[in-house]
Amino acid sequence: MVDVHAALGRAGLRNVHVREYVRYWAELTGAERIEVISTSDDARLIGEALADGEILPAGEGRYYSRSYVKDTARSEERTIVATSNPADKGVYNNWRPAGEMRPLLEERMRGASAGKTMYVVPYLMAPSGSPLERYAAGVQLTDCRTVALHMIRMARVGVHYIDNLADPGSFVRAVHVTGDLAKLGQGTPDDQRCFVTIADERTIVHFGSSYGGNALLGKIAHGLRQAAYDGWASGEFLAEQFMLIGITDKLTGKRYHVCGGFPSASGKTNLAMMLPPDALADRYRVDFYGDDIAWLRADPDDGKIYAINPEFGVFGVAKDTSEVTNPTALAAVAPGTGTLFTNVAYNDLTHEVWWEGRTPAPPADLAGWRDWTGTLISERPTEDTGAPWAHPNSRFTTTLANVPNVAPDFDDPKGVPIDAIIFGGRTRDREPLIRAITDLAEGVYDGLTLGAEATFAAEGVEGLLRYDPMSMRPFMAYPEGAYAAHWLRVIGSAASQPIFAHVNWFQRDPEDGHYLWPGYRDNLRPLIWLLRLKEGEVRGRQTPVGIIPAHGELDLDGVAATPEELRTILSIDTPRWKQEMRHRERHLEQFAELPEEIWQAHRRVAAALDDAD
Ligand code: SPV
Ligand code: MN
Repeated sequence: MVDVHAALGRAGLRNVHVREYVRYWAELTGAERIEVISTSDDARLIGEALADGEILPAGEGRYYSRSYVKDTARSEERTIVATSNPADKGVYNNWRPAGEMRPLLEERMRGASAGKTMYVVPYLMAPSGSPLERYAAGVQLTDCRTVALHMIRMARVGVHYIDNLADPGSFVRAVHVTGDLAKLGQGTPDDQRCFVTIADERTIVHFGSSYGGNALLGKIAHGLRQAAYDGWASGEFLAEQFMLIGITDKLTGKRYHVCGGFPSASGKTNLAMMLPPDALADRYRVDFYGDDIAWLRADPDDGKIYAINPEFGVFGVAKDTSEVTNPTALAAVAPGTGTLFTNVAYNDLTHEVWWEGRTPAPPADLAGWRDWTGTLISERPTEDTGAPWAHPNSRFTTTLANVPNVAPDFDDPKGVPIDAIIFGGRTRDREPLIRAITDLAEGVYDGLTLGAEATFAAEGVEGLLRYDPMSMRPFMAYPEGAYAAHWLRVIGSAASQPIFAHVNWFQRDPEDGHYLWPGYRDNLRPLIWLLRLKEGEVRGRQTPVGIIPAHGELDLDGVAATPEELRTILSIDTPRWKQEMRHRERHLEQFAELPEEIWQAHRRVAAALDDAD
């Protein structure tokens, strides 16, 4: 049995609750060594991982890893929220009794780290000194060094975050055991993977993956699921899958902050890292705070809603990241940034990386290039020649500070006051470029009915969206009715309310399918309109589903769209909306105890659409 006491003592980790927790899981998993990790260990761990061939060099100060081929993404079906209270069961949270889950996980994890090092990663999912700090402390145990390297980039990591807690026993216990990936039956009826957040015990136990949200437990499991549950249980805050940006009007000196949720593959990271379009660059500056998670609370002092990004890094999708779509992301993964790439294509000879969309065509000289599975491109069987070089969910991991337009105050413990909350789906019709919502219940209703087109035609009924409430469908921790009530309570308690808006960059021409709005940097334009609306500088045009920009209100200087295209994206398709309302009704009917305010909002919008005839 490994000497836990000595290992933690050497690291200066004195918190007795942490010691007891580590001892328990070290014994159960059979780990051979214990190593406590701080950010200052990064260079040494990188050196060891390179020496062991676990990661490969990808140019100066950049690294590359491949995951096991069947371990490339989060698994929603295998992810469970467990508690001891059956009333916590919702529609999307995959609730199971804690009393069943803990023994099952312990059984799978028993002896599963034999011969391995257990890395003890003390972390904080918040800037130090945040009013929400007590919900942010955690200790991840992992038997995978690459996971520890990711955690160093994605969270604030160090013994001091956990050794001086006001309540020394109050930290999230986050246990990660990789398991024998080749023997877990991923995707079969006998799938052994199991990713459980025991929310009312603040304990996360994930078995069977070393990838992404399955393994970096500070991120999704703590930062979203556990934090959402804690925010609800305490009544204090919301934890959401939101990006967070700052917009400064250099002419007036005013500074605004916007956060918002987008279902996966709707361009959230590109929006979060956007720069202003050239025509607006003299007047506006956009600052990056976060691309994936925000915690929101009402501040009792000034009555505003404040948001923090609890993360310390970006775990971004590589695919389609280019000079056009996201130049700041490319700068954030440039040589010298310590970036870890996963499952992109890699060149053995030059140590370059590449992914689909990085350049219009793949590198012409195939020498040394391997696809994400490690197969030489030049030797791929002919039936695979069209297969992507990089996995569609391949990633880059880099710290926030590497993003060139990171906000100067990104580390401010207080967070930033929120002026607007936006929701955005990916829909080829019905949703205009932007529609503003000034009523809280209608804003929450809009978030709850957020959806995107089903990705595969076979998945859906024509015109039926895959609803993704607040973009939290995969991360819901507690029942949706209670979730809506908690939103109404937290945001409603602020004296100064943010404005809501629904945005859609993805309307298409029904004839030839081309996008009607250029997107990317130009997405700043509707956001500026929204902030001006809130300031009373423009009035917009009231429609049954919100306020849309009136003619001439949107700054279109330098936008290539035709008047016809603009007319389409700035109008409401009433018949399509009426059909949508019927789908929404069935979607909302699933949720027990949905607050009456939300139903009233639904009925108000439906009645306004009827009156629009
Ligand atoms: C997501 O899937 O929404 C992510 C990536 O942010 S992961 O950390 O894998 O969940
Ligand atoms: Mn995400």
